[in-house]
Amino acid sequence: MTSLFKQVSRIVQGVRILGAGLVIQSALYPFRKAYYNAKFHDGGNSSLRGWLGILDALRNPQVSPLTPADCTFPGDVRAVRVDRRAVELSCDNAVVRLTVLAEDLIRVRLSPTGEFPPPFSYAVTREDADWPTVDFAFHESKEAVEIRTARLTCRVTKSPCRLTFLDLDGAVISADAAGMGWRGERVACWKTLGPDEHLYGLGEKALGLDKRGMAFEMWNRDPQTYSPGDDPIYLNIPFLLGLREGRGYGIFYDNTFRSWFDLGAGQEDVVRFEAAGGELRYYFFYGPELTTVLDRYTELTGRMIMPPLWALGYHQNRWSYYPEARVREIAHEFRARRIPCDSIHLDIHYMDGYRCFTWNRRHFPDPARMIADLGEQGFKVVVMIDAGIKADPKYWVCAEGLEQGMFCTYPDGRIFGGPVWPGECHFPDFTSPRVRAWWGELYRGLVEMGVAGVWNDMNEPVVIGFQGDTFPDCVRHDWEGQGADHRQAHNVYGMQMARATAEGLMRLRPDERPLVITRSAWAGAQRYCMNWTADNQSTWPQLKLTMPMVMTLGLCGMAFSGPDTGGFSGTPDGELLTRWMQLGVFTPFFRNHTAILTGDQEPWVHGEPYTTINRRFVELRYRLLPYVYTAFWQCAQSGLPIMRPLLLGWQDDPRTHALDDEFLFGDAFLVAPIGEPGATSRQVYLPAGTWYDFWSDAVYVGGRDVLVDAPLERMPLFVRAGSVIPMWPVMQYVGQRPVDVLTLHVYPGDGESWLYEDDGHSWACQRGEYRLTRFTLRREGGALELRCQIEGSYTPTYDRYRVVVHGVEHEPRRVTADGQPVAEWTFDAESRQLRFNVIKIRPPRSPVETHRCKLCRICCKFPSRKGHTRPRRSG
Ligand code: MIG
Repeated sequence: MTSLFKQVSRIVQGVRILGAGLVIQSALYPFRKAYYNAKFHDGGNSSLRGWLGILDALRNPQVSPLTPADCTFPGDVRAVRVDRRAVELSCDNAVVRLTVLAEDLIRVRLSPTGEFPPPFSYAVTREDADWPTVDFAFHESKEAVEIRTARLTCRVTKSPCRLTFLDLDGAVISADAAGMGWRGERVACWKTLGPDEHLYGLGEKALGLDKRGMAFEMWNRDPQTYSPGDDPIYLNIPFLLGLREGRGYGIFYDNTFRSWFDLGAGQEDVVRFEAAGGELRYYFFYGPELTTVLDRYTELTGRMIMPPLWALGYHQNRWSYYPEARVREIAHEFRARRIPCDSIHLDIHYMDGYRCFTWNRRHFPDPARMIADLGEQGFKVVVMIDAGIKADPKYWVCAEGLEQGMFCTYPDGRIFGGPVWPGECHFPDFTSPRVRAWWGELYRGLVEMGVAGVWNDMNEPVVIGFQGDTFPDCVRHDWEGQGADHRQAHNVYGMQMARATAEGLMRLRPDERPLVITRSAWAGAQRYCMNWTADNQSTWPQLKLTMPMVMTLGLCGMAFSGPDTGGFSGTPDGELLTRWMQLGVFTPFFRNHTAILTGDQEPWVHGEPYTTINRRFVELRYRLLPYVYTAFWQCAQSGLPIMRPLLLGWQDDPRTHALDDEFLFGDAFLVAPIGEPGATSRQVYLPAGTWYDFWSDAVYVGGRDVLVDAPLERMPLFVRAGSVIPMWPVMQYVGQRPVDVLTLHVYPGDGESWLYEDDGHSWACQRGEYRLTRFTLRREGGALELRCQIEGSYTPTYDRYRVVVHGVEHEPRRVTADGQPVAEWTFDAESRQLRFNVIKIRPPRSPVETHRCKLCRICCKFPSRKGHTRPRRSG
């Protein structure tokens, strides 16, 4: 009954949003799709088969997973060939080729025909020849073949051919169960799972961090709002990370076809990855540190593009702000209420009848003017661009696309079409370099009007069927001139759209780093764009789901991500919105967004005390911007996520293995959001080490759970002892005025901290115009010493540090800065904070020179090395 009610209300809602015409078109679409799939099945072209296909579709046949009994396997190894980089094993039924790309990276390929064409991949950025050759030892015996690098061994038994990866002590990292097999076009691989093995990754998954025991599909799909557990959704990445008895490894299954990962769901101790077609080709990475795996994975698939700094500020959005007066009103509200904000996004209603690259002139008579005015108030405008182009020959984009053959076609060359927001649409074929170049150029008008960033939606790609649908399998794609059908191209469509957008923006504004937000993507997309986790719901479980989702994306290279803060479907109450805003400060992407027909969700809608609390938290994000920016830079260097599972810092601590209701944000913060209504405290697990409560400066010794206060105005937040956290003064938007002082919050302990700075928007950083500061904090006897080392030729606008030392028990005897006594300081015994200024930060004399100095030395008593607990009442 309730489900009937749900169905009916869904339809009513659908009609309200889509309009009756589109509802009918979309209800018919699945049949259209079935018709074409059947018509062009097996390369043939028969209308009769098309009609039968519709009947067939009504039965909706399900594919069952492959089992080893269904498959052909390579059989026994009969001959072995070794060259400088690779070992080729000729087996009874196939050839297996192992290529050593790095000491900790081996690629495995299976070919039933024995041929190995150069491995084309949209994910991989490097040709084999670009990897420096690595030495490996090769050993062959009667039973097995062994490849041994300086970091791992791959042992292949000959009868039958099966692979085991071992560390240098001979411990198993990962081993074939049935190994690699195939049936028709389908390929699969079975590996064993250790009793205490944990599994992570796979992209955007609406589930917890540790994915052991679950099964997943990899097929980018618009679920039209999702709940915890729904799978698959928009963005899938076939990268799996494992942790087996302390040994971290990764498997990148470089196959774009619809695929499945069974992580011990069918059989507790077996993992299976299977694809509907394509080559069985995977990359095996070994750590043992998972951070090493991530570093290598992002070396293979590319590192995150460094975003412009303003994109790290706060973004406000809804579906949709219009007309112009409403957009201006929102901007005005932010400034009047002094809630910092850098960007307002325009959702689909800014367009003329949902035609991409056009404006609804009734609602937005002079967009350039509006954007300029908003710019003066410090707002950047981000606009949505969808994948579907309205099939309307009078609309210039469509006309150009038709004339130049830019759209995806059926196998007989006719242009494929299907309904999206504007009604019947055609879809650019983003797997063609020619189409990408054209698409990039389409942004010219928007860029000239001053649009600062682009938001690509509906690029799974979505055709609005009864449920989120997509193209028929038979639709053709260029695939860089090689040709492919939609089964192969589907999963990279969104990524290639985002790429076309990013490359276009970079051509149009060569000096600016682009911001491209995409809903769908695939492995390697971090080189072009970032993503958001789309149509979530305004519920507490979804607030909590944000954590494993964003952490998991970060483990798969897509670290710049975040949810619709406050939730997309539905309307949060004041408490939920505030708790979510608090979490949002620590998600890499901080944007509030809500669906059409929901209540307003701007940070002030619930009045007090919510507005003030929301403001304080957004301000905290702005104060932390230099820190956040540094975390982004780290990610762009080594793939280390911004929002990190604790497991990346404490891999050997079993408590971290499935922990996903708290996380690390950069190197210093541990964040434990409140995910329950009415909660005023929560339990937090602190891993080994010493931790400061950010609010009270109470010191905790880690390796245990603590119960901490969390009244509405506080979210549990801890700082690792030994950290130096750089902060800026609060501004209403990035660049509102030059930063005149950088505050260094020092948390006594031993540690190293980084600060990365550049102009925040151009590529000058790639020419050395950046400044990298390494802070080293040491306690020695009765003193705390902070040293710094500065490199790079960028000169920030400030010329002094304000140092705030936390947790200082007694007034210091002496404070020196750069060797000279500091004359003035303030010490507050109650808050235990010591403050003083350090002026004259000498920049390096030349860009290549590194400047080293003893920034300050404070002689006084600090919490002892072991640390002690002195929780204070927070107040
Ligand atoms: O089918 O553009 O996920 O953020 O507001 C809905 C309207 C289409 C889906 C996006 C959402 C956006 C909405 N879009």
